[in-house]
Amino acid sequence: MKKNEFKEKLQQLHRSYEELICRANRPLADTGGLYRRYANPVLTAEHAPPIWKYDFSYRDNPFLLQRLGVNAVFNSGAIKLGDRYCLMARVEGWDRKSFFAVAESSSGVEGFRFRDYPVVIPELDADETNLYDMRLVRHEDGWIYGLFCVESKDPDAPAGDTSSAVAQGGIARTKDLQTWQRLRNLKTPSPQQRNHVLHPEFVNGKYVFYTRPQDDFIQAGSGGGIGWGLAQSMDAAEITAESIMDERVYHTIKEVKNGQGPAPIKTAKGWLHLAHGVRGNAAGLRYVLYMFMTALDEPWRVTHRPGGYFLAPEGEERIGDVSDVVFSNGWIADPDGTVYIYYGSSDTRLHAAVSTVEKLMDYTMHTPPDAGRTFTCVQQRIQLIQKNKDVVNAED
Ligand code: M1P
Repeated sequence: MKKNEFKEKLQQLHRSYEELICRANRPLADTGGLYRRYANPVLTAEHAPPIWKYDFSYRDNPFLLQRLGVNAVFNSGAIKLGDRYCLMARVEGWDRKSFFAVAESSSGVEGFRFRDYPVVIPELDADETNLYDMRLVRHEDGWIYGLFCVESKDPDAPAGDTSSAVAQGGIARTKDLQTWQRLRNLKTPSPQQRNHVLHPEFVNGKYVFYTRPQDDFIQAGSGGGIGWGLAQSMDAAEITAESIMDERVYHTIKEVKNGQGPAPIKTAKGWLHLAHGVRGNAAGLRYVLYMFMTALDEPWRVTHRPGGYFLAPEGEERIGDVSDVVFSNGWIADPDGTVYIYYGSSDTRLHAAVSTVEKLMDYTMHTPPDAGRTFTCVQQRIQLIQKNKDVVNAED
């Protein structure tokens, strides 16, 4: 390629990138009045800046090729800093390794732009191979915590097994999302830990963790469910008694596994939780989002458990590196009650859906629970139909 051509191609790259970042987003039709999806994902692999991927030197890269490609940008922590909506995205390189990077926007649904550099999380040891799915929690102790999965090769895997892995609960803290202090991994009675989340407030002077005990990297095995436990400190966070607060249940959306999403949102009636539930089918695993509410004073005690899913993959969301998956580890509740729900689809891209605290409370507190089996589900639906007939007759 001639130097002129090279320069023109590089300028075009920058122009296309700016067009993408500045592209307006528009809300789609209301989903049953509960939330609004948006037409475009808020982050994709293309949102990774050209400076992260190309070598801009004509001498070293005369064909202007990508040297460090980005495969996907998805599951993202979320927090508001001042008036900026900040996402801590999971960015996955062509080499399959994930890392974290902060993208900011002033609107929450469009214009997300990555900071110049990805985030450096200090390493505890060189066996840590892959870090991902960070929850961002502003705790009342004054720190912003990042809770993330730390994946390493299973040291006990038999020779020749190059896939078995161990997941541990990573913790780091910051004041600005830029400089991170790494803390010891969360210690629990479970051999594997992922989807651990910190509750934003102390309870009786202790830190409260939501956990997801597992005895295998992929399968919940004899464990699973959303657990909880108390820790004295964050410097060496340890849970000695881990209990299940939201278990896996046969023939539900969370039959195979489940996990807490972001830290819960406080409301006047209780804590609103968003979680993911996984079930198996002939095509593999299907990940959907669901909600529940817990008591204000005992955030591990579930008070409301709407049946079924809250958000399931739709359209292009269904297709990607790991298809039929929606996963959320970030949401932001604004002071006016607007809630921005960020969810990854099929381990490929990140979307926003917008709702309000009021609607989410209504949904969580008044949607009937899973009735358990066909017979009782039919009874539940007949009750609703009958009630509606009565209402219609009374209003005629
Ligand atoms: O591939 C789907 C999801 O699988 C894992 O979720 P879980 O912890 O419930 O098994 C995570 O790797 C998640 O990032 C991913 O989206």
